[in-house]
Amino acid sequence: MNTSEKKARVLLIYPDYTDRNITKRSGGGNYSEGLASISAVLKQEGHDVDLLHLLYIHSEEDFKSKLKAKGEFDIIGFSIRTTALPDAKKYIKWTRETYPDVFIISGGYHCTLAPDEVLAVDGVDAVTIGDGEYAMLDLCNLMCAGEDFTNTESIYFKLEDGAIKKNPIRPLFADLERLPIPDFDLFDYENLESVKVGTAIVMMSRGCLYSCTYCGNSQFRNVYPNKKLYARFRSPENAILYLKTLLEKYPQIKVINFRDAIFNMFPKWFDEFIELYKKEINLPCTGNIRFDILTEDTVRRMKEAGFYTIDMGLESGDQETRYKLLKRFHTDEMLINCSKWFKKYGIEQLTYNIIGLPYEDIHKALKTIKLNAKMESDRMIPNIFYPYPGTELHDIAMEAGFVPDEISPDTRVPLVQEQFPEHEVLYIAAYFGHFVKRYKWAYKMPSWLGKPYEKWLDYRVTGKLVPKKFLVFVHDKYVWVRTKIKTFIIHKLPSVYMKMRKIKYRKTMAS
Ligand code: B12
Ligand code: SF4
Repeated sequence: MNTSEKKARVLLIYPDYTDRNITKRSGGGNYSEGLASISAVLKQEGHDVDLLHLLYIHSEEDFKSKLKAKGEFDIIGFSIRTTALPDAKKYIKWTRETYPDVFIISGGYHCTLAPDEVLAVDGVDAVTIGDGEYAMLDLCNLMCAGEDFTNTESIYFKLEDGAIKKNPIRPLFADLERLPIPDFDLFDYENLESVKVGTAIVMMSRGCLYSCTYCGNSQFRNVYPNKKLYARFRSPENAILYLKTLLEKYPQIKVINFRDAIFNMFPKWFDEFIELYKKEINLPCTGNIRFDILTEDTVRRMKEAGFYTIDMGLESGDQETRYKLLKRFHTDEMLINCSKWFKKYGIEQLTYNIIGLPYEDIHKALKTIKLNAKMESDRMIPNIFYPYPGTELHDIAMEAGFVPDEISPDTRVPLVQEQFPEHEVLYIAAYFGHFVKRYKWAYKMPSWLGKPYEKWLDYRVTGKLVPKKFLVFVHDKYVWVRTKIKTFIIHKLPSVYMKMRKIKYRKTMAS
């Protein structure tokens, strides 16, 4: 509890961009549940919290002038995911130059995975490991009371003499509703990318039950002394309260996007929640779903509750890669069967796919394209594999010698593998959707026509004479133009974007 009269003044800094070519932007950006939650907890105890939301790569001058315009603070906290670290290092340096005495703390995914690396950054005084709400609260309270704060749980400190003090990580609590409803207003909420088009990104849970080898979750849970509690949800009633609070504040929200790691991770919770959601909220929604714990009846009820689309991690179409390398125990047959239920009940499927996995080659990547076609995926996101430090697959790639000494933020294909060179990975990623569509046609044709067409497509994907580098170049130009148009529509004509979305999903989205 904050027993002193004094309030801490906290500034959170959020480098929130992946496109490094953008150099100016006035609106947009993503909601972060973590930062909104830290802010809610601190404000509940009377501390002041502000946000510097960095929407594009900042020059020194631009950064420093924005920082100064925010005013003076006791604590400045950076939220750092792995690929944001190189830029965050520069922002930390410029912050230290601007405010030599401010206390600088970092938190977020990369700090949890590699705390020593972040603590070694010049200018950083401390890092938080794992969930940050109550670590930050204790830090603020002790600082305000003028007491020693270097014993705060879940924080590693760089002491004045340069020594490192590593405190134990505080245990997780199961009842997530102990957390206040996040402070949505920390953000320029109405101008967030998703909110501009009537969509709210929300989270009802923390953590994940699974241990896929490429994902940080397998490692995030290990930092806690009671890691069995790592995957947990707000109660269904509290989750509804969260949504109602949000909708009351922002009635322009017309679509809910549940960004929980796996929304149906606890089938009983999920069943209870979607019943309540149907009664109390009843807005079109989407979420990330695991297929191996689904039943047809749940899919039917999801449709009734408002799910017009779902996401699922397909990752690789090569079953052996899925089982042995990724630890995702889904058979091709199971994936194809479940996708039939989504087709039957009119819910669109978006799949996440990884290209450029360790030991992958273009023929294995082709299997991913083909499995999407067999599942009749409606939309596909092909992500290029990134070896996140602290994950099992990072270590596998490292041992195999595929990870270069330094991965520059501009690197498009991080692994260097002879059997799957950069231009092939980029080619597959660029033309993924194009080929899935054509294989879908091939599988629908009578076999006398479908088989030779499939062979022709196989050649177009894997053929040695296909000018892949040139085709990647053409695609890059196309994406540049498409992104410009999309960004223009979202920012300047959001109602047109929403109308286009309605037309696109007219069959699956309830009004
Ligand atoms: C929702 C989500 C998104 C959303 C929202 C992003 C966001 N910034 O929250 C969207 C769809 C936009 C998104 C995009 C991306 N994401 Co994402 N996403 C997630 C997901 C599923 C949940 C994140 C979440 O909200 N967790 C719950 C909140 C409460 O936790 P939190 O944000 O970590 O915050 C807590 C602590 O970390 C800490 N903390 C955080 N910041 C700070 C700062 C301070 C000062 C302190 C003290 C503490 C602190 O305290 C918070 C409260 O307890 C995770 C996977 C997962 N964990 O299940 C991936 C994940 C975070 N995403 C990931 C990635 C790679 C991305 C993208 C780069 C993908 C891409 N190539 O475009 C982009 C980056 C966009 C961005 N600007 O961050 C990776 C990050 C890996 C890493 N090592 O950094 C993850 C872990 C998935 C994975 N592959 O392992 N993502
Ligand atoms: S199921 Fe998804 S969130 Fe959970 S460990 Fe696997 S990839 Fe990560």
